[in-house]
Amino acid sequence: NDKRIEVNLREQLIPIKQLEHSILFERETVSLAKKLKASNTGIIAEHKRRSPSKQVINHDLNVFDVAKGYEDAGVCGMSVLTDGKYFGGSLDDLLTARASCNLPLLRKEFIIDSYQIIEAKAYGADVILLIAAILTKEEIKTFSELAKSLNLDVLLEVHNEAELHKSIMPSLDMLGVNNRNLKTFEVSLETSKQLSDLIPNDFVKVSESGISSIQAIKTLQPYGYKGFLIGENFMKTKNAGESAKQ
Ligand code: IGP
Repeated sequence: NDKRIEVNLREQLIPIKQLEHSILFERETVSLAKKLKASNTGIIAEHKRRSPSKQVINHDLNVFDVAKGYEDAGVCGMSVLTDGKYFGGSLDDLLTARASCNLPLLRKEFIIDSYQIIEAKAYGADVILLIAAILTKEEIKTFSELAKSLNLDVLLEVHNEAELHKSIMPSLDMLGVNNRNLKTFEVSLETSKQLSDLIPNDFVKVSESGISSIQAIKTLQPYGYKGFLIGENFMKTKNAGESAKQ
């Protein structure tokens, strides 16, 4: 399977048994879903150096300061891109964020193999992202159940109704609607508005991408959204943490 080969070539892999015996693997995870439910603003602030749609966002901010800054700003959680190829991130970034703050951390990655979930926990993540567009229903079930068995929260990302219908299952905690169309890179908050009614209330609803203001959050809250994933708007400034202050 091609997808798997790409993962295996990425770096020298640490055997699963070793990951399972790492110090962070023993750490008690923090639930992002719970924090979002209890919050009025629900911000998940992201560390992102570059992206396929924007090229360079910011190469100057170091993850340690950004994580500390986000925590001081009072956000609910932090998302750390670990994909190197498209976003310039790494597992090292995740470890650095873990060393810097106590926020629940989301490993932002294209997860296509169980190994990456075990790895996420060993590198200090509390939450994993599963993207419906690249996974079968069976994979979503297998991966989310594995994550739950490790006490990790699961955020499942969808772009449309078909992906949503395929994905609804009890092993998910949060359902994220990505406002960015992955084919055209166009962003529209209408996507979140349109899909909100179709998400059962037992899941925490998260709106992702293109959120640029408190006003945007206010317009999405009446649709039931409790979480707001924001990257670029914080990262494009000189001080991401300061920008995340409400
Ligand atoms: C953040 P923005 O527009 O605020 O920078 O978006 C986040 O939603 C976006 O980075 C993202 C993403 C993803 C990145 C959402 N889903 C999947 C990589 C893979």
